[in-house]
Order: sequence, then C-alpha cells, then structure tokens
Amino acid sequence: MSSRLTGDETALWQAAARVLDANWTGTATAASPGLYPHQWSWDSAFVSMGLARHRPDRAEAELLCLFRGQWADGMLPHIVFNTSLARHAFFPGPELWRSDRQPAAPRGVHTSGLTQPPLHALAALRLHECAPDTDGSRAFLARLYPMLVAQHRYLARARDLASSGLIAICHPWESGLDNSPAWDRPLGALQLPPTAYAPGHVPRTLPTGEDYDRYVWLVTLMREAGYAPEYLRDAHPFAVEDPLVNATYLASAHALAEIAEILHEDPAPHREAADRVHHALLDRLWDRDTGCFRARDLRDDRLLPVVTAASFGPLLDPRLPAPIVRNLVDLLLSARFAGAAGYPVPTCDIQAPAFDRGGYWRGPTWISTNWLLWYGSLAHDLPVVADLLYGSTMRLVRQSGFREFFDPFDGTGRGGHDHSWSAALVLDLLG
Ligand code: 2M8
Repeated sequence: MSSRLTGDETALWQAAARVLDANWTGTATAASPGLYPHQWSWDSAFVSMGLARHRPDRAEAELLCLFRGQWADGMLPHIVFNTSLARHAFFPGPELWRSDRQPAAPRGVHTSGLTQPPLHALAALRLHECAPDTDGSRAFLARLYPMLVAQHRYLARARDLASSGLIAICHPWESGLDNSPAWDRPLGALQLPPTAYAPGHVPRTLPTGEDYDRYVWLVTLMREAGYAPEYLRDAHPFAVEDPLVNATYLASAHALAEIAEILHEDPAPHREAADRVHHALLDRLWDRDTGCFRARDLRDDRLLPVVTAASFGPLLDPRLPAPIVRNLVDLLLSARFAGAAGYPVPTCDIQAPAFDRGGYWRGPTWISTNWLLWYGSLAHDLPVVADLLYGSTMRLVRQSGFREFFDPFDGTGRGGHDHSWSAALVLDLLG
C-alpha cells in the first residue's frame, strides 16, 4: 500500500484487499463468490493487476493458474473450472463445453471452448512494473512469455476470420460484454432450430430467455464442430469484429513487444501485429459519418448500429490519431454517455432505445470498462477524462461497495457483491 494514501483511501484499500483475500481459492481467484465461483479469463487479468499491489506472489500464481487451461493451439479459454466445486456450482458447467473430448484441450482441467478479451500480456507487464523483486519478476515473465505468444498466435491464425488484421468474436460471451445491445442484430438474425433451448436451469437473473437459448445454441454449434477455425471462418453464424476486443489485443501486442525487450527476445513481430490492428481498426471499424467506432458483423459485412462503451476501446491504441481521440472524448463527455450520467461510464448510449439502466451490459456502469478507458485516457494525456473516470469509480465503490455493476444515474450497486475485479481495479487505481 502506498504511504501517500489518505485515511479514507487506506480504508478503501484495505476493504478491497479483504475481498481479494476472501475470494482466493488457494490457487486462483473466484470471479465472484457464489455467482461466478470459477476462474474467468479477463477477470483474472484484472485481478492479477490488483493482486500485484497486495500479494505479488498470488498475482503471478493467478495468471499461471489460468494458463493451465490453455489449449495446445494457444487458445486461452474464457473459463477454467475449479474442479473441487460441486458439478452444478455454475451453469453452463463443463458438460456444455466438453473440453475433455477435444484433443487440443489440456488433460486434468475442464475449460470452456471460447475465449475473452486478451488483456493478459498487458496485465503481465503491469505486474512486472510494480514488482518489488525485479529478478523474480523477470523469471516469471520468461515463464509466461511463450504462453502469451501462443495465445496471440492463436488469435492471429484462428480468429482473423476476414483476413483483415482484426480478430473476430464468435459468441457474445467472447466480448466480455455479454448482452450488449450491439449483439441484438446478429443474435436476432440467427435461425435457431425449433428444438433449440437452454438445457438445465439458469440460476441467474440476467440475461435469460431467448437470448440465453441463443448463447447455448451457439456454443453447441462450436462444440459440435470441434471449435475448428475453418468452421468458425466459413460456417459459424455469429462472427463480429469488436472495437474493445481488438483494442485489448492491440494493447497486449504492444505489451508483448515490451516484455520481449525485457527478455532480450525480438519485439518486432509484436510491434508489426499491433500495427496491423491499428490500421484495421481505422479502416474497418471507424465510422466517419457518426464519429465513433462500431463493431462489424462479418456475416453481412455491415457495421452494427448501437454505440456502446466498447466504442471507446480504441483509446487503448497509443497511436490513435488526435482528431479521432477528440471525437471520442466529445462523445464520451456528451449527454449520450458521461454528460447525463452521475456515475459514468454507462455501457450503452443513454439515448439509444436499447439503453437499460439496470440491464447488466445494456446500460450500467462497470469498474472494468471504466478502468480500461481510464488507462487509455492516461496514454493520450487526457487528464480531465482520466480524473472523471477515476473519481466516478471511487464514488461508486465508496457509496455501494465492490458490486458487479452500478446504476449509472444514482450509483446504486447491482448484481453480485464483492466482485473480484471491482476490488482489484480499485487497488490498481489507488496505486
Ligand atoms: C459475465 O459473463 C459470464 C459468461 O462467461 C456469464 O454471464 O456467465 C460477464 O460479465 C463477463 O465479462 C465476466 O467475465 C464473467 C465473470 O465475471 O461474467
């Protein structure tokens, strides 16, 4: 803990550390007690950055434990199941994914067959930057580096479905913003067979019903095709290039280049990869007419209409041209986002018909997206935006605790309590 914290900040720091301690399972951190008892991929990346400030040993263990679930083709799954828990601790559990039947999946550990925003190289670099023991941390980086390289190779080889330089998500869960209104159109276009339905029970309240049927059906299609890249490219009905997912990929490619330099490896391939994403983001996802980034549906090659918090993701690109940065900042501060929300940043354009202040990823403010935009705004030297995001995030957790998400107008906490990334990212913000 930094010695320059005020008394109030010290109390917040300690409360956040207590949440991470309580959610530590012995080998990794449960995303949320009760609600998400397993290890989620991008949650773990965020969590490791918080642990780096509190328990650096656990921060490294967190990432190594996640990478135990990495498939032989480099795919880093979005859930690594904690096998010591009851089989039905979470739906959908291992029985939906059947990773045990996939030759590329690791033995002795159950995983999902999807991936999530690839933030891990960025997290690993951040761990190194605040590590008390530089030699130990370099050894950790050397251990993780080949796994990170394999993760990025998988994305470039198997997920650049349009050969555009951008990676595609093949399921809304891969975006991290599960039921974002951005996915309404491609999900609505799916032709589900009449018998498709979600097997088993759905223990959570959001999202349910038809959307959930579609989520499960998409997983079933992927599983039946053996999660094969050729199937994803040629036949899978959901394939979208998302600005936030690609911005995390770009930021992590830059981080990989820095890690390569620390390890005296060649950084050039990672820089080239970041460069490709940089150009493709501008060529394919920047909508000049409306001055914002939008996701592109690869199945009809059109940009998706709804503007969400993901549209600001490219702030994570340090080379984003200044006029585009200005456009994004204007939109972020406008009445469509921060301008009309007491507790920004809402996950969806407030003026969009789909906006829902309590609807999970359809409107509420989340600490994870706030952190990403805060981090991006620092890189562009935007202190006003960075301070706004920092202040809003701190007010949310002071007022409502480390909740999963929050009402963007009055800051009421919603969803799970003691959500790990909410606590971890507050530790990172407090420094
Ligand atoms: C939510 O996602 C999972 C799907 O994997 C779920 O609804 O079951 C999302 O908020 C996702 O971004 C997050 O990683 C996960 C665990 O916190 O929960």
